Amino acid sequence: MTTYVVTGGAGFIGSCLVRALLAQGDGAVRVIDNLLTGSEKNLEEVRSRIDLQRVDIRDYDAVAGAVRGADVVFHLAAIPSVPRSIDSPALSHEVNIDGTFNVLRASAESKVRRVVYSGSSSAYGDTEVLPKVETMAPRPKSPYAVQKLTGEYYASVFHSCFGLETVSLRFFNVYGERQDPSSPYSGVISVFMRALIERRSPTIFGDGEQTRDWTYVEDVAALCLKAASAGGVAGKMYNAGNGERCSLNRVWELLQKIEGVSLPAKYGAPREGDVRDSQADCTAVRRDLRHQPQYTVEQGLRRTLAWYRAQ
Ligand code: UD2
Repeated sequence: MTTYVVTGGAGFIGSCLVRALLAQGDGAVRVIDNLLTGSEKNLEEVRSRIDLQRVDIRDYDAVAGAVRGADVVFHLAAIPSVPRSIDSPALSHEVNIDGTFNVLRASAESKVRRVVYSGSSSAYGDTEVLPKVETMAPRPKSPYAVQKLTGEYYASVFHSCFGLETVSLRFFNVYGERQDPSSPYSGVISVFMRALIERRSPTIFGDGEQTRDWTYVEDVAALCLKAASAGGVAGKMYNAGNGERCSLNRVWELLQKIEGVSLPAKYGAPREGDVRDSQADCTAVRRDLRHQPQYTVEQGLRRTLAWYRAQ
């Protein structure tokens, strides 16, 4: 039987991946999480079917114990957020770079078959050309972007130098059920969802014409599963996006239309470290991982909104 480890498995994306693994039904699922930004509540109805270990990835010995015997490790534990990495660069560095090194080192020593690493589209920074292709030179604009890019480099080198199979996926603005809207660093879609339900106007940083490739969390989880087993992809990095881009203003418009309300947004100063436009080229991921996202932005937003309403 295959043993899967999901670091950050009590988080927003991790808990969706845990459910996808359980639905696939071919192995045991172990979650390691320090419950800093994740929460046991995210795993509520599946709690009895997983082994949840409270481990901080900054603690090498604890990580080494937790990945022992694993076949596949999905490394999703991280301190996300561009602004958080500007406010607390040391904390995000320790978790995102040192923690990632610990996960890779422990996986190599335990002879894990494959590690799937969650990178970030922020690594591209502002490129002259859209969509963004994996072959473009990275131009990180924030500590967070540097940290997630460093993880990709480490993943690749653990493959070439230590024979560990690694696959990096550059996540593009993932949104969906269980994204936590309650922190000042929350992803904007979760903030929009809460504002919409509470009938408040959200604050948009800048003119709102910045674009993102909004990617529904279930599509990302499905891609992670493919990356765990596909052949010929070890040591490589792929975009994990939807392939389209849509402005913040447009997303807020769409949400008001779906909900049948009019709540004009407020506008604030642009955010430091923000990338202007983001869109994934999905050619390589389609070719090598046979991945095709299943949800348009409107479909994903409708599903997500239904979940927030039910909370
Ligand atoms: C970056 C990465 C994304 C992922 C994420 C993790 C890019 C293009 N994307 O997302 O792939 O790694 O980091 O954190 O780098 N905003 C508002 N009002 C708010 C909150 C945010 O207007 O209340 C704006 C924000 O200034 C930005 C956009 O919304 O222009 C998206 O912000 P975000 O924090 O949701 O995600 P982002 O793009 O930094």
